Amino acid sequence: MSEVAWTRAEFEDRLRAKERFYHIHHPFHVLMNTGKLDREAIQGWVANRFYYQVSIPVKDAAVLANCPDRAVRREWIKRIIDHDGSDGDEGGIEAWSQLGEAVGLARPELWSLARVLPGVRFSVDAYVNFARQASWQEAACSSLTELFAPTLHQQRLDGWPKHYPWIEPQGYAYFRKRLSEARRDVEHGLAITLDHFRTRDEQERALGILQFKLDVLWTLLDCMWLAYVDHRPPYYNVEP
Ligand code: AHQ
Repeated sequence: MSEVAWTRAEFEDRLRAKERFYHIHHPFHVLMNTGKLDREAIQGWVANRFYYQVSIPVKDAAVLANCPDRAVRREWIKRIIDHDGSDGDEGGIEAWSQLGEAVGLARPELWSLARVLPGVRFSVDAYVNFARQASWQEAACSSLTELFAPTLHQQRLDGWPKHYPWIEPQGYAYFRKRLSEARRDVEHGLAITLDHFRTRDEQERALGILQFKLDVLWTLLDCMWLAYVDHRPPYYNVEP
């Protein structure tokens, strides 16, 4: 006999309680946000997160492809436009390219994906493939790690200029952009999640999906720690 479902408010509280697993607490981000990363590590993070950023619109297109609800698609499609851009607004991927230039990564180097670590590629691809195979509601639930993202973007905007004065300030546009976009996206994703996962088993499933995505983000930084803090080049694409 499955247990009694949580109330809507209690379910939301349990989703938010997953903040303790958010990658803001990863040792790599702690070093980053206390000014202890060197230039190579910052460049490596920008180059590896670029693969995550260019994969987000592909992931969101998979959500759209699985979603028969026009009203949901009208809202969800904004995420693709936010990243890919549209006439008059070059979008988040372009803004991330400018972050790359601001930390000293030329566009061809960034767009070549040559620095993307094996484990980063596997983790990002796991997220995209999850969105392809899961229901659109489950994929929406997996995006709720962004419940915790505004704090992280604000931390970068507050801390990087003083910790990393060598980074050109125009690179920070991406973080500013996500502050408002993340809040709008999370409002929509949370409503879908609270409406869809109703029984206790379904609610527990939602927590498991959110944990999977938290693990994706955590694993990206595990890979970067090995490469850029421990300097243990994995295989071929990090110079010893
Ligand atoms: O820049 C980020 C972004 O565009 C997204 C989309 C969203 C999703 O659909 O899963 N998640 C996400 C995130 C972005 N930035 C990350 C960061 O640390 O800068 C945080 C990440 C997230 O919290 O899921």
